[in-house]
Amino acid sequence: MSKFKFTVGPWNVHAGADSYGPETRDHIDLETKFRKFSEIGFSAVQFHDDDVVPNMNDLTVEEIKAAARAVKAKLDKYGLAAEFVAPRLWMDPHTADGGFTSTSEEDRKFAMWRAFRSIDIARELGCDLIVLWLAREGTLCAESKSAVTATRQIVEAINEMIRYDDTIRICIEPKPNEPIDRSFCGTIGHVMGVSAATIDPKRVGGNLESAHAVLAGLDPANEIGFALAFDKLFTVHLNDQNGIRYDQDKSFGVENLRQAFNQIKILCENRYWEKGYVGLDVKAMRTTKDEDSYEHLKNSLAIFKALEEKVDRYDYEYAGKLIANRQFEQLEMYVVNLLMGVC
Ligand code: 3MF
Ligand code: MG
Repeated sequence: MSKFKFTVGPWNVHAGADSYGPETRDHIDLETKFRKFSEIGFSAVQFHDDDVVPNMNDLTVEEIKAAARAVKAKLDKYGLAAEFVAPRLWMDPHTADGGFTSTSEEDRKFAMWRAFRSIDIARELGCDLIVLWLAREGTLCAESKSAVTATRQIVEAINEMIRYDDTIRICIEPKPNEPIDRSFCGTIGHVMGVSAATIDPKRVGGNLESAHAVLAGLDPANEIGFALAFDKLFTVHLNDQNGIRYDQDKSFGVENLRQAFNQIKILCENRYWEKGYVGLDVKAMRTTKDEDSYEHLKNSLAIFKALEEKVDRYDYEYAGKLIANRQFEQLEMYVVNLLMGVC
């Protein structure tokens, strides 16, 4: 039995298309995904605004809210909560150059409209968290935007969301690059800076994704720790990543078991289960067959739970003695033996 509650997005069961090739699996409808998520052991679902209301650009505010209520009823049917809503500011023609930092004023207004509608949708789904994955808030051409102006635009966009709703919380999911070349908000350190500059810092936190930290050349557990130190870890996107290459969203722990162990260790040491969900932002490999569409989710959960047991067995007294004696070779071997099942 895990102490944590797990969450997942509909995009984590996808049809397999990548930048270089078409889909390899059939699409699965939202309700079927909900049923499977609940069966596998998830407690909540994460959403993009248009996962909830696909044609939202063509609808009035009231129509958007009504459509969100219909999705809430489906969630209720399977005993699932909604964890967050994220405005999808990277797919629409209006967001070709980003949202809040777009060089077009009309497009910046569109981004705010989607942010406000995401808050409306979140409220209908019964949740108080908005995630901002700032996908295109950066540059392809380095000289096309000013980092000073863009950073202030991000802060002001968040301030507007805070003013729009008295209790909504905003959570930035930092990523250093992809799909843009250079991001304005690439790490949890950037997120803490932006949070501090807003009109209500306690309502602005971070969503640390393991793969994004690896892409930034940083250690995911330390990034988690940095946010926890400021009480600003609002959620996590655990997954894995083979080095600094394209964003892979691999199953949690399949590339670097020790790094995965340390992420759970720091979450446990800080009783994160009392604060937030564990999101698994993992994707099936393109080669996966239809009948195995949920294996990566089951595997990630199984690996998380197995590593949580290792954390529960971690001998802090023994480790403390080794640390006091500066016996770090022995400490390292102890951890690796624990992971290998040798002790
Ligand atoms: C990209 C991501 C995204 C975000 C999601 C929520 C598709 O690298 O991690 O997953 O997590 O869009 O905003
Ligand atoms: Mg993510």
